[in-house]
Amino acid sequence: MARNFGQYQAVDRNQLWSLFQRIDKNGDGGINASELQLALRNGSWTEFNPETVRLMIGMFDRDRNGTIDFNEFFSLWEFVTMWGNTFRQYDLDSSGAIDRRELSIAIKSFVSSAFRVQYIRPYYHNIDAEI
Ligand SMILES: [Ca+2]
Ligand SMILES: [Ca+2]
Repeated sequence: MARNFGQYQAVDRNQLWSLFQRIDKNGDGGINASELQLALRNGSWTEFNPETVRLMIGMFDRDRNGTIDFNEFFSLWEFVTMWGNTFRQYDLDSSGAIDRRELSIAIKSFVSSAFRVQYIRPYYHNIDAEI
């Protein structure tokens, strides 16, 4: 089944869809903060600040319904990928975990670079209050 997904053609939509379904534990078609936090914990991050998770939901919840639907998930997925790269820069001993101070530095560094990205800019005022 060959289809052109326009701007998302570089991403394997089927893989992303199965990832989305795995994260959406209760199967309601949206990812809430606790589902996202659980997913991130299952990844390489042993500790992921609940505030950061809520922040991420708020950044990409474009229709403001409190959850990330599949279309919103594309942007979130890009963010998490970028975040992973940032995280590895700060996890200097590659232990898979960084302490609270290092995490704080990493978040600030990440946010300051991420908000140069056009599509995140409208949400900057939400983030600024929490960092
Ligand atoms: Ca859900
Ligand atoms: Ca939403």
